[in-house]
Amino acid sequence: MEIGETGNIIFTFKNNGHANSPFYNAKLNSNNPLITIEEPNAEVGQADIAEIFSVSSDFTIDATYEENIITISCQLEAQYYGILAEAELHIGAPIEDFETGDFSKFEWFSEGDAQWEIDNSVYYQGSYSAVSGNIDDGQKSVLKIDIDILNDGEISFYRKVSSETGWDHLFFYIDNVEKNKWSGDENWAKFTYNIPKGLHSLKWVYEKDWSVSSGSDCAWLDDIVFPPFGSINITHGKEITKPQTSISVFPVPFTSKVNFAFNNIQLQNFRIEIYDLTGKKVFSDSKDLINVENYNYTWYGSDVEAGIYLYKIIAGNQAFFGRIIKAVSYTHLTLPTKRIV
Ligand SMILES: [Ca+2]
Ligand SMILES: [Ca+2]
Repeated sequence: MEIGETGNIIFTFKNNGHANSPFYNAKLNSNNPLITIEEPNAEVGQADIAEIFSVSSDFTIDATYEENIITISCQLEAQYYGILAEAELHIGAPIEDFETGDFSKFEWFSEGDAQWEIDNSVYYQGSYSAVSGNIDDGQKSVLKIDIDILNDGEISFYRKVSSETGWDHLFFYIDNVEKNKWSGDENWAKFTYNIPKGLHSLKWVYEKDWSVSSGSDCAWLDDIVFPPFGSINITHGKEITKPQTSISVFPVPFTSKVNFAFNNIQLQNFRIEIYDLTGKKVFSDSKDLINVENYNYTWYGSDVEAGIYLYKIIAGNQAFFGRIIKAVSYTHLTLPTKRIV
């Protein structure tokens, strides 16, 4: 979808708990006033065990909107807990030109024997490109992204290769199907491929055979233009499940600090975000964990006001959502005892 257009967003939830849930209210929210949610409030009613239900609304993007990202959140309110789901939609023609100087603009992954890197000496446009990692014979360097494409569209990118002709290649795959490969000395050129709506995995692989290296022995990418897409961790038309309780949060309510304790699960790449009820992020933190078991995280929510907050914890491919309550804390005053003179 494009600026000025009307879109529709659907959040789908499943009651994954062991009981019928009490009454649900749903609130849809955007981070930007130029995005109008047509039906921001919905009453979902009660959800039975395993029931799947959806919250949806049309939304419009004002013609003056200049960003390429829209965030729409959906907050479910039940009697004892809430769930906050966030959809990040990349609209217009999202471009990865690597001008951030890193891989932070989108959710890039690296696989193989060496990571892709940023190159600030060879590029098609601007000052940066991505270049395959430094690998030996028989090795490969993989750059990968998973995206949820909103409508049938096209992906295009510029590539440059300098390798052993016929043996060391840059491959491009969509959903693990090879779409093209290049080797030898190939200057910057643009390639375009059709890609249908839905979830897809895109992969660029520089791969060497068992001997001989030629040229710069690498491949470069620049100016990747995606079709409009949603990030993979979002809820666009997909099922979100409230995870089972392998997390305990205490005390409830808290006054000075709250503990998130994980039992019998392994965590990695821990990220926590805390929101107030208007959807505003009041805290975030992350820890580089590598398969840590029985992890305990403490949040000192001393600078936030008393009230209800929603937490979102992402750790590897696990997600935890829930509600915490900060109670009013009282300062006990000691009255002076009367002194007898
Ligand atoms: Ca560039
Ligand atoms: Ca070779």
